[in-house]
Amino acid sequence: MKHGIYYSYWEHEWSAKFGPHIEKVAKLGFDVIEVAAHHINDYSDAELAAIRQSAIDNNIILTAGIGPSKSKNLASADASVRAAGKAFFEKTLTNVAKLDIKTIGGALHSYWPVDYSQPVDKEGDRARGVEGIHGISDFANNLGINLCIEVLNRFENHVLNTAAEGVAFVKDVGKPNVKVMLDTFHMNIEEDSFGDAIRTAGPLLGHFHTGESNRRVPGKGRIPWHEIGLALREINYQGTVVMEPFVKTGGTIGSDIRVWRDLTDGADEAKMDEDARNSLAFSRFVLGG
Ligand SMILES: [Mn+2]
Repeated sequence: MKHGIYYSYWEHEWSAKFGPHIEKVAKLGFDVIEVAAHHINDYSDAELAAIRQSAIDNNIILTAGIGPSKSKNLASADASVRAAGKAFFEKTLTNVAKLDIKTIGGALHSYWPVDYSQPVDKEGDRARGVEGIHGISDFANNLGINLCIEVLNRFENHVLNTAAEGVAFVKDVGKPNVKVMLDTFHMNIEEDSFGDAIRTAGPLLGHFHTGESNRRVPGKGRIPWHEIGLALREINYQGTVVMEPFVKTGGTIGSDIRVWRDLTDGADEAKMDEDARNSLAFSRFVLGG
């Protein structure tokens, strides 16, 4: 099991450059940094090569996260949007591969955050999502990339809210590089049992996000980490565990994530680093790896 952190912990904008965070994350003791793929097509090949070299130099594995915008939704009812989504993913995956990234996770099958001012067509969005993911899966596989379909809570997406729904979706896609992704923040809202959800995903679990119910770093709240660790051991999970804390107000991240109060008690960067380091030690102990 490899442990990581999403670099947006230290940022206010999704478009913030992730390269400068690699060395810091390595110094904090992490194995993995998760980066945002939304804007990776804006990076030059030279920038991507420098980032890849920095990851090698710091012995850090990169994973990618993405919540596609509405205009790139692979499950849109509008065929031209679906086509734009496919083109976007092919370009994005090509650039993601330049960083030796083997795992991309998020609402790949849909878009984020969902616009609930419009009528919801769960059945149609799901069917088009299966087709859309199926349609990019071989392209990703040829680049050595696993597509990890993140199960989100009801307030952020309607297509997949539980591990059981995620497993059924991934089985319908039926490709070996398409996996289920779970996140304790979302599970806390939707699942009856953390352990049962993880066991339901079983061998199809491809990526795992952690965070407390208020998105603080693991260890500061009331998520049942011991139960989660037992379940991960039970399914012999060997993949990546990436903490995804969002604790500061401000910027597009603060607004999109609905962070309306400082969840760090006024921590400066040094204290935030210390919180991440302590949470990593906690996560390695209780979850394994
Ligand atoms: Mn997540």
